Amino acid sequence: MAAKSAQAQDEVKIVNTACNSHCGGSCILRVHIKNGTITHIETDNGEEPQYRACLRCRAYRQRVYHPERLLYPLKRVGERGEGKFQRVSWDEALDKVASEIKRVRRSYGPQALMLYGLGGDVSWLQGWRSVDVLLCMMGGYSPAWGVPSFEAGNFATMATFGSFNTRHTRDDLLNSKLIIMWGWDPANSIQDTNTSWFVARAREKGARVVVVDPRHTESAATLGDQWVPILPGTDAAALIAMAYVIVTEKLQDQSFIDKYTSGFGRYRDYLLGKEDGVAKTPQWAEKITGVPAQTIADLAREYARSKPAALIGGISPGRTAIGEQYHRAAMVLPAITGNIGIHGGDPGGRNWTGLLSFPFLKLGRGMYSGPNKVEEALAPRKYALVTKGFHVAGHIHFNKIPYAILEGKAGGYDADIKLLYTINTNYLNQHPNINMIVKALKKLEFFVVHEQFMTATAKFADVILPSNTFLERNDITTGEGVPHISFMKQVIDSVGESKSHVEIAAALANKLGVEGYGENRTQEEWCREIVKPSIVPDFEKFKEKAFYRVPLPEPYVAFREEIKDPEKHPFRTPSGKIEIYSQRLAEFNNPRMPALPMYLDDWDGPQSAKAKKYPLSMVSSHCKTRALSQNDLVPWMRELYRQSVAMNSADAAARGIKNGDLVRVFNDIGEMAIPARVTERIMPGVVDIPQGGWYQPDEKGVDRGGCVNTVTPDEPSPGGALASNGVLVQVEKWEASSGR
Ligand SMILES: Nc1nc2c(c(=O)[nH]1)N[C@H]1C(S)=C(S)[C@@H](COP(=O)(O)OP(=O)(O)OC[C@H]3O[C@@H](n4cnc5c(=O)[nH]c(N)nc54)[C@H](O)[C@@H]3O)O[C@H]1N2
Ligand SMILES: Nc1nc2c(c(=O)[nH]1)N[C@H]1C(S)=C(S)[C@@H](COP(=O)(O)OP(=O)(O)OC[C@H]3O[C@@H](n4cnc5c(=O)[nH]c(N)nc54)[C@H](O)[C@@H]3O)O[C@H]1N2
Ligand SMILES: [Mo]
Repeated sequence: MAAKSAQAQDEVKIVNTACNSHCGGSCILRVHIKNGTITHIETDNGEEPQYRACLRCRAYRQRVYHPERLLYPLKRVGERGEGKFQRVSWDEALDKVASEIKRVRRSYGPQALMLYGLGGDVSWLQGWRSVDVLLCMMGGYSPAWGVPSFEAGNFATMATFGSFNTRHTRDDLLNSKLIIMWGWDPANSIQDTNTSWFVARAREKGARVVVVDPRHTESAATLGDQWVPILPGTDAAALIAMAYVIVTEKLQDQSFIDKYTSGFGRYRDYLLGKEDGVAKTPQWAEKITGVPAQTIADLAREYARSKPAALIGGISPGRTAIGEQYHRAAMVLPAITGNIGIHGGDPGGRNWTGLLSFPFLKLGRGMYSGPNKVEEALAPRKYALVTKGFHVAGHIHFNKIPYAILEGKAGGYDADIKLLYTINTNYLNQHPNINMIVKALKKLEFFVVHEQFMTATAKFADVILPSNTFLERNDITTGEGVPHISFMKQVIDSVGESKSHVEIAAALANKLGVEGYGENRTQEEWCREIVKPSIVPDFEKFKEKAFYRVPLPEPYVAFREEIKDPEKHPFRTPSGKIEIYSQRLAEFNNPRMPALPMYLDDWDGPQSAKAKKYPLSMVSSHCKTRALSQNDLVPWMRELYRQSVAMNSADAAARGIKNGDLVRVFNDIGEMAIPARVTERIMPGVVDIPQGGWYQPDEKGVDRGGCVNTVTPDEPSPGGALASNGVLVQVEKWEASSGR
């Protein structure tokens, strides 16, 4: 093993591996090791386009050896949430977890167990499924449904195309004449490792780049020709008005529409206001979005005339109260201009996946659970466009986990949750309405957490099982900008007594008396199994290089077959076409899930009555120095960015706030004290608190850590999106706060 031989030789060895720390990047690392210790991390120095790691990867050594890394199993000794723990042996910790699982199952049935996990690392083997496999072998548990990242995108993409595979490889951007980066900032929030590099090359080739975002982003600054500021959550209105301009000025590709889409006539009626009497003109949209009518009209004309054009619909505007309408409206524009199935176009579908959106990146299933009997016993979820596949099945929305714990069946949920098991998620920190989550976690009978650090979530655990990092175990990941499959190869031994998720689950299986977990394969054997059905030709070579670049004769284009030969390859929708009018949504007969993409004004948006009290619309962008809430403790990252609320100088001046002042950000949901960053790089009326700051309540319960989820609402969009953008708040100087 690499780690052992490095130890023996007392010399610096460079070992190749790959990272995919929940940003979805999947970068090549060249890890320098001396005496079994990482001394330095470099990255790809091979052929172009390189797969260069970002700042977080290069600083990962500081995470692995961080003095606050959890090295031993811990057992709670104080009150729940107080953060007082005692070191215990693995034996004692696992005995406790196993006996609680057994007790809860016996007393309440398997549905009283909930397992919840997210990215952690975006990888194939060491995910939360390691414990899902185990619990399914024991009769199942209650899963939560929905993905915080892009549930609106899932919903809209399934309704429109009947498939999630709407992506082109990034090299295809070089074929575009116009690139619209709609709520999309790959120069900051990673969307495949070298996406920005490709946008830059496309621009050098002559593509014009327009950025539609309330913030003057890194992408707007470095890649954009034009910045169009827009009020959060209102994007659907701007996109609908663009369709209005294209249709009323007859700029659409009618033969494409006739051949491949369904529902155009009804949409035209909606645009013209035939039923509701409101024409969806740029003037109509200006009032909603804050974008000048002229800008909307010009962008619509430019888009329709610049074929091929790539409208890249970021997932962030989808994390809003009516997020799926934004995605649906975005997908209409390529559908009516014929920018689908061609080089340089883009279907406008949800744009971030992390793993496997391309058919040629096929991998084996790996350690797979088989059916979850608790879930199988329930009728399909209402309004589900997809219940299986990429989705976790489930009947309790992830935002509603606290309510399932607090109210359970009496509150209409499918189970009374008594035991929560979390893996690869900083659940409390990263989910909306933290105050409610705190209440719920206190009510649980048992809470077990796999963690590397003492997060806000871990503080509430009864038992913390210390997980190791990806550098201490084997795993497989994929990357999609330049498609590749990577071996996340172990480079050092586990630090302290930490273990991989698969090792933890296997040990727990032992305690529970479950036989056959993991089929007695080693982790490397599992990696081999996972890679076997893929196009990687030689596992040994792959293991050494840790990277296999998928050879493609040309850039991959989504829906190529559907467009080339629609008879043989219909879209996987009920009509077999791109559904501007969705048959399945029509059947739902729910006005909040209209069959046509519509701007709904029934949410607490910038025009609502609530905006009088809370006049600022907040977004919570993803942060360059963190992957979600990860890496927040890493010293080099702390030097680069200080958690703060960004606000426009006009909004700051109106409140007597200067750069660096401590301010109070609040609404009916919660409040926090956080420094202000006064800037021109965000539009007036909008503030940004990058998500992932660590929740740190003071003695009065006011968050001092800049955790944005103290003020985010836990009502999902109708399609199930986390509505963490476009949240109404007020900001005032801290001194001015009443009673403080
Ligand atoms: N460095 C880094 N990279 C990451 C992550 C990370 O934490 N750090 N997280 C990864 C994960 S898990 C995910 S899901 C993705 C997230 O990827 P995204 O959702 O694309 O990332 P965000 O930074 O939230 O949003 C992108 C841009 O959308 C803008 N925006 C927010 N709301 C709206 C809106 O209503 N309308 C419009 N037009 N724009 C809006 C924001 O100002 C921001 O500039 O990123 C991944 N990449
Ligand atoms: N307000 C607001 N809230 C958001 C968002 C937003 O934009 N705004 N974004 C949402 C999105 S898109 C997402 S995906 C979620 C993410 O929410 P989470 O997935 O909960 O966020 P992470 O910080 O990645 O949490 C992973 C946790 O797992 C721990 N961990 C334990 N074992 C391992 C391991 O083996 N490997 C790794 N890498 N970590 C391990 C890490 O230390 C970390 O604490 O947050 C959502 N929350
Ligand atoms: Mo995400």
